[in-house]
Amino acid sequence: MLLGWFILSTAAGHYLASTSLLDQLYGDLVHESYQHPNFQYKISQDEDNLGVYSSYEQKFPDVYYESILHHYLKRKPHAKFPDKDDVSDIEMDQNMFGGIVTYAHLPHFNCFKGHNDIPIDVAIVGAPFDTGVSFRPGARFGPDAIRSAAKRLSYSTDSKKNNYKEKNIRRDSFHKHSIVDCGDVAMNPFDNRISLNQLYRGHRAIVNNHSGKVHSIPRVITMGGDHTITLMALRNLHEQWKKPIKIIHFDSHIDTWDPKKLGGGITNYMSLNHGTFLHYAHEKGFIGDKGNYHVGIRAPLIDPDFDSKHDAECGFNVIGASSIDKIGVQGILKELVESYTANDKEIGTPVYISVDIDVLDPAYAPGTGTMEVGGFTSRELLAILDGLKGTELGRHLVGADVVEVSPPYDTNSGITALSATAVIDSLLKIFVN
Ligand SMILES: [Mn+2]
Repeated sequence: MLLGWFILSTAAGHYLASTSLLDQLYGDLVHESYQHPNFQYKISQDEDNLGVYSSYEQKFPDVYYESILHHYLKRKPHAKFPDKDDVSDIEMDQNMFGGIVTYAHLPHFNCFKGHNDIPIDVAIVGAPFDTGVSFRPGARFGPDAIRSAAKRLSYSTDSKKNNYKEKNIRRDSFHKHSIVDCGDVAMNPFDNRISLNQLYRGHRAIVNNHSGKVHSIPRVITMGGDHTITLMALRNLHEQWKKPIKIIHFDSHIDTWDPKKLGGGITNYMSLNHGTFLHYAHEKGFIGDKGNYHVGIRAPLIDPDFDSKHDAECGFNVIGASSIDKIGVQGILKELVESYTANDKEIGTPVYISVDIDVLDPAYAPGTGTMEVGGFTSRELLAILDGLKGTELGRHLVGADVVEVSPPYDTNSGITALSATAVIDSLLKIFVN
């Protein structure tokens, strides 16, 4: 027995010295013929049992550990590299931590040029803008962070990864639609009038110059940016659909503040910001006079009586954040779904969903401009969005956004940006349903 052990350890030592440890463990990474010869040693049944060696651990530690390695090598399969000219496993950019970043690895297409090279049913576009905020800036970096956090998602046919949220979704429905990432609209950081106009023209170019396989007018999902950017999406949609839009606005703040109360007063320029854009959306007739909804409201008002009255005048109903405790997700869904009336159906009222990520509790979305405690969990928000899929309201969705993701205030794990990816994923599923 001891003699056998001696022969084994000498042979193993000799073998291990003859080629590098790396090559032994992982195959020869340098030479073409990476398969090294099989071990020639004959090991008796007794000695093949690792338990026998354990008694040698103290006495002959070097021999012991070499033998352990010997056993590992003996059992491991050889690496099988593909043919030298085979690129089938690397040609698709499906890398989760590298590559050119688009939302969920969607194809990038320059949607702003005036041609219709490829069909576009849903266009995802970034609006890097944060000079309309009242408190903490940083949302100009939102599109970038959302795309990075979306690397785990994929909608491609050739994807090696499945969508994590809904593995059983009919992948056919995604294939029928052409979904692209248009990149970001270049937005000037020095003058909001210029940059918002750039965004308006960006949206306009997407929908005017392209059409999809399913939707003749591409549906745009905008990644903000602070909430001011929603006004340009609504302006464009109002022009496209030629009727007021019904907006479902997920937010902790009402955002219908009269500019006299928030920001305005000295110059007109100051009056348009992320807390007043819905006032202007109503004033300009982009949104309906009634039937709009805020969901998740909980932030204090500036002038409670005046603000509430003005909010109602702008056509809004309020589902407060605490409704989740009173009527739950299903109760909120019921109210939203039923708010799309028979009359809406008859005239085909277009619907817009705007998700300010601050609708979530700061526990789920700390990376945002204006946190308010007592918000929805990310699960509750996604359940509400997913519940709209297949309803009349969902079927008439013509545009959407997720805004106010401010990466400088996010956690190291980027949970706010991650929440935004899930929101976009749910919005996409409404569009392709
Ligand atoms: Mn907002």
